[in-house]
Amino acid sequence: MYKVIGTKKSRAFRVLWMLEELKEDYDLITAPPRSDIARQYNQTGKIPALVDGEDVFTDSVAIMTYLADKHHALTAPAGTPDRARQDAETCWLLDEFDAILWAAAKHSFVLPEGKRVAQIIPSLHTEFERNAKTLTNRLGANEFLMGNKITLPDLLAVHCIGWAFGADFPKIPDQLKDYSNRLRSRPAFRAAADR
Ligand SMILES: N[C@@H](CCC(=O)N[C@@H](CS)C(=O)NCC(=O)O)C(=O)O
Repeated sequence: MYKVIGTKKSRAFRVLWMLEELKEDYDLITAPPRSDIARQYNQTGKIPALVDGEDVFTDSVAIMTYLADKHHALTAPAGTPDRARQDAETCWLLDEFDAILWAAAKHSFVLPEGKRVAQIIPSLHTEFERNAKTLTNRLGANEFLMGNKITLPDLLAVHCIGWAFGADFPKIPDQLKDYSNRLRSRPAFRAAADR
C-alpha cells in the first residue's frame, strides 16, 4: 500500500486526490512541513513524499506523474503529442499559478519576518489575475483542461484555485470558480478531503 507523507492542507492534497481518482489504497502519515517525520522522507523537510515499497519519491507533480503513468489513468501516454501538450499545461500552471501562490505564501508567513517583502503581494495578485484570465480562455467551453477527460493538470489547477481562494487572491473569474466547484464535487476529491 502507498504511504503519503504530508498534510491535507498542503500540496500533499494533490497526491491524495490522485490516489482517490485511481482508487488506490494509501495511508496518510500526517506530517507538517519541516517536521521530524517529514525530514525522515525528504532531507529538506518539504512535503509531500510518497512511499511505494522500497522507493520514496518527492514533489507533488513528480509523484502525480509517476502514479498516473504507473496506473495508466489521468494522463496521455508518455511519448505522445497529447502528452507533450499536457506536460506544457502542467509546466505553465507551475510557472504561473503555483509559483505565484508560493511567492505570496513565502512573503506572508513562510520566510522569517525580517525577510518578507509585503509590497510584492499586490504585484502577485495582478499577475495571478492575468493568468486566471488566460486559463479561463484556454478552458473555453471544455469540461476539462485537456478536453473531455480529466488529467493531471486539472488536479493541479483546481488545487491552485482553492489555494488562491484561501489566500484571498482577488478576482478569480466565475468560469474558473464553476470549473473548480465541478471538480471539487467529484467523489474522489470529497474522499481525499474527508481523510
Ligand atoms: N514543488 C514542491 C514544493 C513542496 C513544498 O514547498 N511544500 C511545502 C508545503 S505545501 C513545504 O513543505 N514547505 C516547507 C519549506 O519550504 O520549507 C511540490 O510540489 O511538492
